[in-house]
Amino acid sequence: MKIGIVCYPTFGGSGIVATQLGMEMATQGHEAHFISYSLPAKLDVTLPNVYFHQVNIKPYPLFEYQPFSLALSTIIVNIAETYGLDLLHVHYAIPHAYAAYFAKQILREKDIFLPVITTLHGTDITLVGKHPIYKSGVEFSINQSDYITAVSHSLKKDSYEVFDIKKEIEVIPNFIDISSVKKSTPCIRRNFVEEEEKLLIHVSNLRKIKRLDDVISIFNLVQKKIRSKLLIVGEGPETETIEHLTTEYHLEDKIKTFGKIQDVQSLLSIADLFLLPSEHESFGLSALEAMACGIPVISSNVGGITEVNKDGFSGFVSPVGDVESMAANAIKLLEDDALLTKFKRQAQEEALVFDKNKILPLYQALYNKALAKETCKH
Ligand code: GMT
Repeated sequence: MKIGIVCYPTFGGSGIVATQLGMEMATQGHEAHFISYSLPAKLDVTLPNVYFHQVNIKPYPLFEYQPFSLALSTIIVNIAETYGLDLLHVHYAIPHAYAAYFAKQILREKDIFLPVITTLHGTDITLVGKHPIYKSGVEFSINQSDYITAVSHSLKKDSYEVFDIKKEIEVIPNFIDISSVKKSTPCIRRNFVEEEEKLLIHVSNLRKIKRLDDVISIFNLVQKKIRSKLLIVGEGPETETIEHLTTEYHLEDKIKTFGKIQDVQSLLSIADLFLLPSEHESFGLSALEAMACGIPVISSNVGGITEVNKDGFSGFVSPVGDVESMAANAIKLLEDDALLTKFKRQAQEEALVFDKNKILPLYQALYNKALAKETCKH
């Protein structure tokens, strides 16, 4: 089949999931046409059957804001006609589901039927989507999608609560390719910590919702009891918060920050604990990636995180903002090597639930259903 995939090109989870899914489909012989405003971060364009189509908008002086949704729907139409797309899968509703709706209508005028699948990822519902400036447009375009999926049960529930959604939302969780997970490399670890020290890590887009102040506060409490270091990976608006708190707590020689890096797994695989104290998280793909590398997760207990991080098994969960509890849980694991080893094994075991071999068939079945439905129309 020929699949159009609309996604954000950034390191955010929705773009990563879209890219992995498309590349898997391409590997199986399907055509994967990625449509985005720049090359998706993890897209391997050297793979056979992978195409990239850029939404490249030229500035025009009249526009303070370029009409991105219009350009996106137009390019979807062009690609659907040129390559004969069988279906369109948009990741993150805003504005992708909206552009998909218009593309579908334009194509319908030309007697071309393009089934649209929208995957909801989180903030397109829980944060941005529910804002009055977008809400009715987002609700409308989600309802116009032929199929809707959400990455967790929690996000499905939130979607029905926030919007008047009239269709069934299918939960298809995010996935990971366990077979390609990097093994720990002791020589890299030695670049960051001494033999007897422990290594904690946080990976995110460093936005307010990730509660970077909690990340630093938890680590501050931990390092008072356990000789340890913290790595922070990612780029985002909370960089100043990190710098400020690092100085305030005098942790300059214990916290190391990285910008966006391609190969996060090489750092995850050498760490002992992953911190994710987010205000909200519809799934927590970064936690899953850590677990797949055998890293237990200390997280908040909101949204879909508890569907991924199993309290007392793959890590521990605590209420949002309860840094004392999160620090106590971290210390409990870090001070007992046998317990830490057990949780590392359990984290990896839990990650298997989300292995690509279990999740991809759910998307493939949905694609087949979408195609069968369209075939019936003709
Ligand atoms: O947080 C965002 O706005 C970005 C978004 C993304 O594109 O990565 O994250 C959401 O989608 C991920 C992939 O499905 C989930 O793992 C994240 O939990 C979710 N973020 C939030 O809900 C805050």
